[in-house]
Amino acid sequence: MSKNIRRPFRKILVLGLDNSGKTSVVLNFIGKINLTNFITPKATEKVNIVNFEKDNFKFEILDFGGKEVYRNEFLKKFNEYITDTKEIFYVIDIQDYERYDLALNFLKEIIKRLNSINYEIEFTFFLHKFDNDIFNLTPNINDELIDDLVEKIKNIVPSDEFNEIYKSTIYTVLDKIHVY
Ligand SMILES: Nc1nc2c(ncn2[C@@H]2O[C@H](COP(=O)(O)OP(=O)(O)OP(=O)(O)O)[C@@H](O)[C@H]2O)c(=O)[nH]1
Ligand SMILES: [Mg+2]
Repeated sequence: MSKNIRRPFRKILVLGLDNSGKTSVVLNFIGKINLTNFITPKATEKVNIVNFEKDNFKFEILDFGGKEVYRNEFLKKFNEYITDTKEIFYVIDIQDYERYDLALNFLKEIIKRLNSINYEIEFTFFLHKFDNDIFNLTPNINDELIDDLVEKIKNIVPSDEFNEIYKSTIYTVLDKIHVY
C-alpha cells in the first residue's frame, strides 16, 4: 500500500513590488535560512511556484515577480491565480519609503478584485528589510512612518481578512516582531 497520506493543502500567493524581498521571505519560510541564499537572488520573472511540506501541511507557494509588467499580468489573470488560495503574503520594503504609495496602490487593486468576486482570504504582511538600523542607510525611517503605513494597510484591508503584520528582516531570520 502506498503511504500517500493526504495532507491539508494550503496555497499562498506572495505579492508586492519588485525588490521588496518576496523571494527572500519565501526562502525564510521554507527554511532555507543559510545567508548565502539571500545574497544575490535573481529578480523573479512572472511567477515561481514552490511546493513544500511543513507542519503537516502541503504548501503551494506562488512567488510572483514584482516588476510592473508582472504585477499587471497578475492582475489580468487574477481569477485564475486566486482559485484555491487561502492566504496572501504581502511584502513591503520598509526602506523603500518613496514607493509606499505604489505598494499600497497595488494592494488596493488586489482588494478590489477580491471584493468583486466576494472572495475571503487571509493576509499576512511583511514589513520587510527591517534592518535599517544595522546599516543606517535609511535614517528617515522612524516609528511614525511605520505607524502611518500600518494604519494605511488596516484601512485598505477588511479587518476580518487580517492575519498579521510582521516586521521582518533576513538578517535576524528567527526574530519576527509581532506588531498587530
Ligand atoms: N537589507 C535587506 N535586504 C534584503 C532583505 N531581504 C532581501 N533583501 C535584498 O533585497 C533584494 C531583493 O530581494 P528579493 O527577495 O529578490 O526581492 P523580490 O521581492 O523577490 O524581487 P522580485 O523578484 O524582483 O519581485 C536582494 O538584493 C536581497 O538581498 C532584508 O531583510 N534586508
Ligand atoms: Mg523574487
